[in-house]
Amino acid sequence: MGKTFTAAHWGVYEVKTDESELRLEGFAQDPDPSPIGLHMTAKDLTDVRVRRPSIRKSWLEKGPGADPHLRGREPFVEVDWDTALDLLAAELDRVRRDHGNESIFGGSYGWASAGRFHHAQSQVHRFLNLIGGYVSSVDNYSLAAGRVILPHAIGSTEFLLDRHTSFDVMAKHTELFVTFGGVPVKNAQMSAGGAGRHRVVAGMLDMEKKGTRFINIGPVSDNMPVDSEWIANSPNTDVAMMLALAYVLHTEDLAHLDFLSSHCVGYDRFAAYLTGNTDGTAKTPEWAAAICGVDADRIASLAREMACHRTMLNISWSLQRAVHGEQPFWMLVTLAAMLGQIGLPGGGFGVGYGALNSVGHDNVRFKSGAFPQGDNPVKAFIPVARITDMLLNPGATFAYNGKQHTYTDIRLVYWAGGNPFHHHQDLNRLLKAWQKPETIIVNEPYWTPTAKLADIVLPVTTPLERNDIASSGGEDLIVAMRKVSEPFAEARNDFDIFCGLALRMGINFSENLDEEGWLRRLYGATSANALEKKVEMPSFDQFWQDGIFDLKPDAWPVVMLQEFRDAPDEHPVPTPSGRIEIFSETVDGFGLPDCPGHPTWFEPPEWLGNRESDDQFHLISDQPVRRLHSQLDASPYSKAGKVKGREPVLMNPTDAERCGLSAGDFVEIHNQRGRLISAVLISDAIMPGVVRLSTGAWFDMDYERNLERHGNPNALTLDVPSSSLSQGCSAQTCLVSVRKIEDEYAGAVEAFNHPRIDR
Ligand SMILES: Nc1nc2c(c(=O)[nH]1)N[C@H]1C(S)=C(S)[C@@H](COP(=O)(O)OP(=O)(O)OC[C@H]3O[C@@H](n4cnc5c(=O)[nH]c(N)nc54)[C@H](O)[C@@H]3O)O[C@H]1N2
Ligand SMILES: Nc1nc2c(c(=O)[nH]1)N[C@H]1C(S)=C(S)[C@@H](COP(=O)(O)OP(=O)(O)OC[C@H]3O[C@@H](n4cnc5c(=O)[nH]c(N)nc54)[C@H](O)[C@@H]3O)O[C@H]1N2
Ligand SMILES: [Mo]
Repeated sequence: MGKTFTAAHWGVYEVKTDESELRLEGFAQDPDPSPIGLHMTAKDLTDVRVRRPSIRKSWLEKGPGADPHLRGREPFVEVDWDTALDLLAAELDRVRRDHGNESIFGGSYGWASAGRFHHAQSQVHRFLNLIGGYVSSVDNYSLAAGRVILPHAIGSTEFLLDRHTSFDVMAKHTELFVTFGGVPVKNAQMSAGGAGRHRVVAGMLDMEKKGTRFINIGPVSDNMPVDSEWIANSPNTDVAMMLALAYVLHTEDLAHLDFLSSHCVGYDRFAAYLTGNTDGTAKTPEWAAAICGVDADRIASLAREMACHRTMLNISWSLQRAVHGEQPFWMLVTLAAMLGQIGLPGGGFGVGYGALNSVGHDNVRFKSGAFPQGDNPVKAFIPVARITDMLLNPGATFAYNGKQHTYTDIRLVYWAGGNPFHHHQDLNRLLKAWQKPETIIVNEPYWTPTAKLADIVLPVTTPLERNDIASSGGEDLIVAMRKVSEPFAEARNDFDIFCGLALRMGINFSENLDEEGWLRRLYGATSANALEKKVEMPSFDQFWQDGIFDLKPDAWPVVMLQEFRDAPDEHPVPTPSGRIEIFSETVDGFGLPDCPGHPTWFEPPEWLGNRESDDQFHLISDQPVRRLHSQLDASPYSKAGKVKGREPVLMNPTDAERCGLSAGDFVEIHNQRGRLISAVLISDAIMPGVVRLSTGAWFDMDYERNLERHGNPNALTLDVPSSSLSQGCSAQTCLVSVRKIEDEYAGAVEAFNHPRIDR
């Protein structure tokens, strides 16, 4: 056997054994390994593992639906696996018999682990499909507004992300790189399914060395790995600023009319809005300045700079995680179309350089073999971020992408591989809705907030405790994740849990294959897909022995939409017209007041433009530097980023001074939806009026005081749809107030405690 590797969404690590202690080292060929993974074997993490199947006391004693308000507050009772699986199989059977499979919610959104076989969502979905189906969820928290609008405008996000212009091409050709929301390389630590070599920082530095100039537009300046000009604009106002840039291009004859007529449809309709012909408001730089806070002259001069240089535009995904989140993405495409450089080397646009390691990498892409989920006989679904609405409003209708759908009446929720009490907005509202189902089941390695709020918790292995294959489809490494330790306590693989349930419910879940059998089958599918792209992979046994398959990409230039530019009739974009749709007849035909037929500026419901006083701030809740969402929050590395044990809030020095705050002070951040405790960090890397609290601190409610103690921003965020088109999450649209508090008031954090357990 060669070296032993393991992989996580945050990268590849070599596993070493020192005197029987496991230790991880970054992959030697990774130029920029993520420190996150070095701590995966830390004792702090073992301390928060679930030891045995655990059942909420009232549920066990009185049956499904008993005292749902006691979820998260009463003890669990540990039981043996047979008891747990017998009870669970009987309950699944009862619910599907009495209420039908439409009463089972199995969307189970979440990132789970990198290995493609022990991928929790694939496992739970396959199981639920085999027992008659489940209500599913569509889209994701990452991209919902963007995912739904882009196919109408230019093509799906997958279509675009697979062909982003590569960093080496930008280094050669891009003169000006203008990004809304930076290139947050903290985020490029990740790729779903396992990041390979981390190359985004090197890519950006190379561009800088070869002379690209960078402009970063947004409320923070610490999200660029290279020197850049910072243009600070208020959160959620980028569309107004982009409209003004477009207005200057239009009125100063800088818009590329040839490209707009040969490769786009609907520019005239949009231009009428731009000039104010349709609504009486010209989208001038002065108009935008009053909204976004950027000097009108700088907006005008920037438009001219963009027009006379080879310009790449970029946008961060978080801009569409907001009310009217469709508009910034659609408007970015429109602005790029007006510049007429789409399909030229180093010009055009990107949707998410920096969002993941894979964006802008030029290695060959092919699909990895996936654990088959089968077909879902239940057609009911929700847009993923509508979970609270669904639980609270059975029978209500909702709009999604031009059609009407109905929420079903959910009796049972099954979650494996996600943490809704991290990821969802307005968690106090979700807490209320969470009382609605009769049974909530969670498969988890750790006592996360969601596990603590469940009725039945089944302990799951971590990647080091099982054999798997990491393969993301867009990265340069495929990794044999060999098992290096025995499962903790009584933890089992999700696969074995579902095999156990299947046995009791009379279905064939495993197809009579064991872990190794499945790994061979998945590997076979991956290598067949690779072969279609002329990549020859070794036999499974060879791969398993080598530990890693390195695609060693020969860099070749990728220029997004070059073929479309060269021959739009032969290589149309996948929209109804085959052209970039600046006006979409389809979207217009839906007749939605909150998403008309072309990019449009809307005032968000909460923003600096409607705050009641200077004591309110726009809250940004971005992705955390030291972990993936809530994963490994208990690790020493994540804890080292906290201040007084809390996720810190970043604020501008002028705001801190006005509020009488010093670095390290405890604060209560609050609004009409909730309150939480954080500790202050001060920096002029954030503009006045805006505060930043990263996501992922394990939600830690003091129910008596109705107070979140750990700094989880979703105690405050807004749970309304981005629009009736996409129904996406609106986390970045949120006003809060901040006040100083004393240490005694802050109290202790209990996020990493075990729940009370009766033995
Ligand atoms: N305010 C605000 N909220 C946000 C965002 C934001 O920007 N602002 N961003 C949103 C985005 S983009 C996303 S993607 C979501 C992410 O939300 P999630 O994907 O739900 O977050 P994770 O913390 O990755 O949760 C994964 C869970 O799976 C568990 N797990 C890992 N491996 C396994 C396994 O093998 N089996 C099982 N059964 N479980 C396993 C982990 O322990 C962890 O609890 O958050 C969203 N929430
Ligand atoms: N380390 C780490 N990396 C991750 C993740 C993680 O949890 N941890 N999560 C992964 C996932 S699931 C996803 S979806 C991607 C998400 O990637 P993104 O959504 O792009 O990430 P964010 O960090 O939320 O936001 C990016 C930047 O946008 C800025 N921003 C916020 N609001 C506005 C605005 O209104 N206007 C402008 N101009 N800028 C704004 C923020 O200040 C931030 O610097 O990251 C992935 N990478
Ligand atoms: Mo995401």
